[in-house]
Amino acid sequence: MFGSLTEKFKGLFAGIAGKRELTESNISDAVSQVRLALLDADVGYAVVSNFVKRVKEKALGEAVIKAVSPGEQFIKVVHDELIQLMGSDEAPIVFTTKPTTLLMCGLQGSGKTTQCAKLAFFFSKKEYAKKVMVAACDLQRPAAVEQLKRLCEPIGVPVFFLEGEKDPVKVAKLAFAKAKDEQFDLLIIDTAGRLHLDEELMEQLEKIKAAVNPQEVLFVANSTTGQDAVKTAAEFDKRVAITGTILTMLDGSSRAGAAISIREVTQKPLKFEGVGEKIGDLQLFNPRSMADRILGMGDVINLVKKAKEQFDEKETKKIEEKLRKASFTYEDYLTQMNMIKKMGPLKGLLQMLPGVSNLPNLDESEGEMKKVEAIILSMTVKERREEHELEPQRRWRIAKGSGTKIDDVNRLVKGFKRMKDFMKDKKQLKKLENTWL
Ligand SMILES: Nc1nc2c(ncn2[C@@H]2O[C@H](COP(=O)(O)OP(=O)(O)OP(=O)(O)O)[C@@H](O)[C@H]2O)c(=O)[nH]1
Ligand SMILES: [Mg+2]
Repeated sequence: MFGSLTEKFKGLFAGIAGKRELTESNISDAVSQVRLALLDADVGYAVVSNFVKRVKEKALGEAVIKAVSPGEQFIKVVHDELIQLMGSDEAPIVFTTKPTTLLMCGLQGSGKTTQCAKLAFFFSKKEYAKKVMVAACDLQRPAAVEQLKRLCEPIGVPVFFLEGEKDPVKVAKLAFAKAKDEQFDLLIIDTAGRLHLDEELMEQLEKIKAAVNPQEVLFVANSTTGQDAVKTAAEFDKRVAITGTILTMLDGSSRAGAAISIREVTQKPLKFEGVGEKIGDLQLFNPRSMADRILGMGDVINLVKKAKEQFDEKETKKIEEKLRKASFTYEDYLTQMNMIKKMGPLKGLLQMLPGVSNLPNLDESEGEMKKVEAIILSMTVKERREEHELEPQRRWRIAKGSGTKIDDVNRLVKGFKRMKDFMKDKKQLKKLENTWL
């Protein structure tokens, strides 16, 4: 749907998915790509600026708490913020009065008349089973009433119209009175389109609104028109206080700008989306589903998975090899611990194993791992690679640096040596493999 924007996000996510950590610099880099992608999709400058500011703040915050999988975290931040930008939740029509009245407005050709029929169909379906009436108040275009009748007849929804009448306010009033009399649940009012924002038609809309006091004033936005639709939405909002937007032509649009920024600019929810010309091509606007589609989420999830698998597989092979050759260093130990951590908190992992859930020292072993990590992190690179013997003076320094006791460091060094001796002993190793396999 948003072909090029989705492609850009996919490329960007592919780049960051394989990163081992989120740093200020790779976050900045990714964020500027997000900015460019959105600007290119015709999202307004102010909306983009706010958006990337929030993404950056959040991503940096996540980096501080040491993300489990950094690339994934970044994608999640963008995804969450995008959902937020489009309003978080669905904004359905609430039926409080009889009739509940919807007044449509928008520029010429944005899809008002078609959406009237689609809405009528949507709410008369079994799920809602509402008694719906549509009022033909576009008296500007000669064929408008006919168009509405043609669309509504096959779905069995009555169209209210007054032959030869010139005043749409009068039609709206009478339609409302009839709908009230005959206990209709829903009255949908089609209005005339305008090429530009036109004073006379705007006043007419205000009068219709005053006459029927609608629960909803729905702005119909042609999403292919990008920023223009956003500006128009703001203008209509100023004059008739819209309560929500219906996005149309989403099937044809290649730029998502309007979809992304209309809510932020008007602060009114996106209520429905029109995804085709057929009567059934209308659905409730769902911010989460829209964010998934914009980001190409299905593909992105697979991408992240693959990047992670590749990374882990390669590392695991390398470590296995090193273990066999007993050339395993403290540095490798750290990598391995990080891989284990990525699988989730140790406690959760161990508890999944049968018979392990009542193990008394779960918290302790997690604490131990943290200690070991701190010790290795306090070593110099050469020490981690065992290029320096860890003589007592170095051990004291490491203990101090890691906030542990000298005994802890000694224990690790001793245990590490023992493990390596064990690995060198082919007979022992064979025995171990046989026990486990
Ligand atoms: N592809 C696509 N076409 C749509 C959609 N909604 C409406 N259309 C088409 O867009 C054209 C204009 O739709 P109308 O409903 O007549 O637009 P309008 O706002 O009532 O136009 P005026 O009454 O002239 O102001 C029609 O040919 C519709 O079939 C949509 O979601 N997708
Ligand atoms: Mg129309």
